[in-house]
Amino acid sequence: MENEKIKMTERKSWFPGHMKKAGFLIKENLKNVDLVYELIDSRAPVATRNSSILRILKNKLRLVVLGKKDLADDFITKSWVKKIKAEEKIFAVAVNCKEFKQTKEIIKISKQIIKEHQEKIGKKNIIKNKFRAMVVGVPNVGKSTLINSLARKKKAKTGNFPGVTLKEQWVLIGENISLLDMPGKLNFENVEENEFFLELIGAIKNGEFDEEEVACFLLDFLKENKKEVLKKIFNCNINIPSHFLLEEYAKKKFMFLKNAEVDIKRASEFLIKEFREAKIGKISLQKP
Ligand SMILES: Nc1nc2c(ncn2[C@@H]2O[C@H](COP(=O)(O)OP(=O)(O)OP(=O)(O)O)[C@@H](O)[C@H]2O)c(=O)[nH]1
Ligand SMILES: [Mg+2]
Repeated sequence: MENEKIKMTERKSWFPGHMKKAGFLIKENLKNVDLVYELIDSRAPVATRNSSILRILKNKLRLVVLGKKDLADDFITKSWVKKIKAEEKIFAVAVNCKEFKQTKEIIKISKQIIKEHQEKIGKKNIIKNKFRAMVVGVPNVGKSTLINSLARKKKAKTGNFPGVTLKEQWVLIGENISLLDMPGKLNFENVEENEFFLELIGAIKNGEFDEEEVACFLLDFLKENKKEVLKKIFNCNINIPSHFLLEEYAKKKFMFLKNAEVDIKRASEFLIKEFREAKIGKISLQKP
């Protein structure tokens, strides 16, 4: 199993060109925007935060957007928003990126951030309410979806796998607002410690990680933190090693190979999919 797994450190050297280019593009375009939306995943805000991007952004005006709110535990997401606001003294908001009713709040907050900044530096708002923002975040976090929701049109390509946006793209939101969609960028500095989280939420391409290992990680996590979810899935003793639980899961889903053995790979993929779609519940993987 170990041999088949492509370790993050190895990935780092061969990851698609767009991933390497993303950091350069962010740096290049920083001067063209008034503020940056740092989009992170509500289910794993630490794993999806990118310290290398943050270093590039330096003191640029920034709004932290916790996306995929609809898939995460509401109470934990609220605590994250509070913590980020209090500790970093910046604006933060949690949204379902697909819902304009929620994302429109981002526009309101952006105007407030820019206004407050201009007042602070004693500059008059020359063209009121006009601004440009760049959306950054790890692959598949929902950057293009957020932009489409604000544009109320499908202007940027989206897809439920990482690496959909390969090139930066400006999208106009009405007459006054321009948003820059960017390719996703993983943080290779802390990627190893967050590897399972990133694989679970879909920031790493399927096929580039060991599904069984990730499914067992999820089952271990649920055993520690969400026993009630496991009890709902299994009507057997859940206090057994996770690879045995996975076998039970495969049987329950009638997933067998031709030789009548349980199909662990298919069961793992299915369990990960059920988690990603919140079919087993709104589960946050990281707590403040
Ligand atoms: N449920 C839910 N799904 C979302 C949300 N935001 C994005 N998605 C889904 O997540 C997937 C990825 O969305 P994209 O907008 O393509 O992500 P991206 O960050 O642009 O990805 P890359 O271009 O690959 O870096 C799509 O299937 C979206 O429908 C959200 O807030 N809630
Ligand atoms: Mg995209």
